[in-house]
Amino acid sequence: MAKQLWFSCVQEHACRRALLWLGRQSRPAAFGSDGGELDYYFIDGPEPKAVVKRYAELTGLTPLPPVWSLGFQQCRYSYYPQARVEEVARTFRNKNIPADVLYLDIDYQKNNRPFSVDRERFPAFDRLVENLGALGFKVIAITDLHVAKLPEAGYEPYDQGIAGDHFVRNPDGSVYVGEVWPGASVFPDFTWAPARKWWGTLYAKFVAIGIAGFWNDMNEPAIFGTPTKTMPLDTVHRVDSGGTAVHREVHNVFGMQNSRATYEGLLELQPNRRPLVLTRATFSGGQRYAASWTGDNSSTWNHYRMSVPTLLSLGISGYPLVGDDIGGFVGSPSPELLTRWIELGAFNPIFRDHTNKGTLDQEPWVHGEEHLAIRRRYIETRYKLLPYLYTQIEETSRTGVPLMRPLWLDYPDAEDFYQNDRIFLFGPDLLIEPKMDETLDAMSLVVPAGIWYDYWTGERRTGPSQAKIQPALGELPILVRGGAIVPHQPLVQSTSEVPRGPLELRVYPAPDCRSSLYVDDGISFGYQKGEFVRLAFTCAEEPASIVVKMAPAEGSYVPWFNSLRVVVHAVSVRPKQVRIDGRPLAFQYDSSHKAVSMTFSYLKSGFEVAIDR
Ligand code: MIG
Repeated sequence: MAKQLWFSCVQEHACRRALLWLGRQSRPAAFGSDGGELDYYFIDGPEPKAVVKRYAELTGLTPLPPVWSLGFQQCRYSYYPQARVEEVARTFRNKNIPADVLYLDIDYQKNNRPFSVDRERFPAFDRLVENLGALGFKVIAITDLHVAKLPEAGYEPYDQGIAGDHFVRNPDGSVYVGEVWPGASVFPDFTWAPARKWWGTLYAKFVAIGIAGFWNDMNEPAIFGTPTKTMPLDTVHRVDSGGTAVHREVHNVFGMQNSRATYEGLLELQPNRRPLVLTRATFSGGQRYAASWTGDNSSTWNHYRMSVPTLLSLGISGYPLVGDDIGGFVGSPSPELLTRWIELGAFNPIFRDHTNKGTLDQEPWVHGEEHLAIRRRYIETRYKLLPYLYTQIEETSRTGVPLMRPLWLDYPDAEDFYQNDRIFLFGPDLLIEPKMDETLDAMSLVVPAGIWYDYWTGERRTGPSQAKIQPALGELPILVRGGAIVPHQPLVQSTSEVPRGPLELRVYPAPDCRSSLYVDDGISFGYQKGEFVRLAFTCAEEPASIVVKMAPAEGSYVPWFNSLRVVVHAVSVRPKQVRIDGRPLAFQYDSSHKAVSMTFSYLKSGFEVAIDR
């Protein structure tokens, strides 16, 4: 990749403007900063993954998110009134579409005032949260940062903020007022710890009624009617290092500091709950506080296509917990586009359908049974893969290596893939090869070097090779790394449901066969005190048998499963026998898929299964 790298200052007096050339083909890019010097860090991997890891060491890691944030999320600008929100929740359940999260966008508020509730539209707001909870839904509520300028009206965010002197000021010392959704608004001074701490306390009431996550939008900050669409650059902020800085200097970190205030406030309110914050604006390091999304995209094939390179770029830039508005925000998708987008979104870190005010309904069921069946199947696949996903996001939280990543992050020698921003790895073991256009024309399925398996059929393939395929609307090609052992769970309708049945381990024999599984309670910080379980699996192809092993479990947490189902692929003839720890074990052989399977009790001491040819 970056075989040549030049760096030079083109501004004579200081290194405030730099000319940087990266790569062989790219043109030079000049960038600089208005608000002071820029610091440049060069990380000489040399492998890309080492760069990503060291960048994470430098700027911070994404904390382990609550498991429910990995479920399907449904949003719209905006669901109201209250009865409509409950109707959407019930429809998911009645149609057996797994989902975990419903969002409340700005219209749940009284006149768009953050931390208020429109009691006409939401007469029993507390009960709504409770009812959704009973249906297995978490609520994420939007809380924008612009506080309505509403003196003497009993509006606490304004009154308290004025009393505590928490708002951004004009150069003349008066409080800066900008026009946003609530009308005249004032802005907490998020670069200043006392203002952040105060902001965090505003969440107390919502947290108390069980709202699980919060959405920080408009925090660039977006302001109507100013030439820059943000705050005047000379507004005055207090900063943690002491003294003040003008907006010009702090603009880029302002949104991150808003999400930090929210995250830290939630931690303060519920010290043993993992907060979930979704932010629109952020900065390098913001991954420590919030997930993010790619903003207002459109319901077009072009924006669907762009989602992969955009999310991959975020991931390798240290920002792993991301998604885009599935189906597109502006406009309404065709049935085919929404179907493909849901298929793809099932393999994004955040899987969230969202759309703008005034668009057509965009929930998975809106285009009839045929489309719904496909969409449901992908959402179900996502839920069955949760043990895998959660294991990988736990690794992300320790290493910074993103869940959704370009192939070359794991295979730095795969030179052909440095230009490929269509196919991507979802964790170390799944290679996703989406169809990117509306046609049903052929596309090439790329099998990278080595042994890979078709995720859907279990068929073994050897690369490098390319095959022309013509995926039908309901088909998203996925390859599994040979040597993977991919854990699956029985289907649930939300993560609040305990799966019933065995943990399934799908074994894809090849050299270097290993994987792990991480489980904890999914919501608390108990894992930091050892309340987790980590299992390590291996497989080996020996002359007379295939041997699958689990080492003794690490950690004290008791997982949800009592039994294990092991499915071994690429077993070309019916095995003579299967043994567990030396004793015979009943098995099934599926000759059409060349798969052998068996079910047995889970013991934390581990197991050794031998499939004798
Ligand atoms: O001016 O809260 O990007 O996701 O639905 C629009 C309303 C403000 C922009 C966000 C979008 C959200 C919308 N917000």
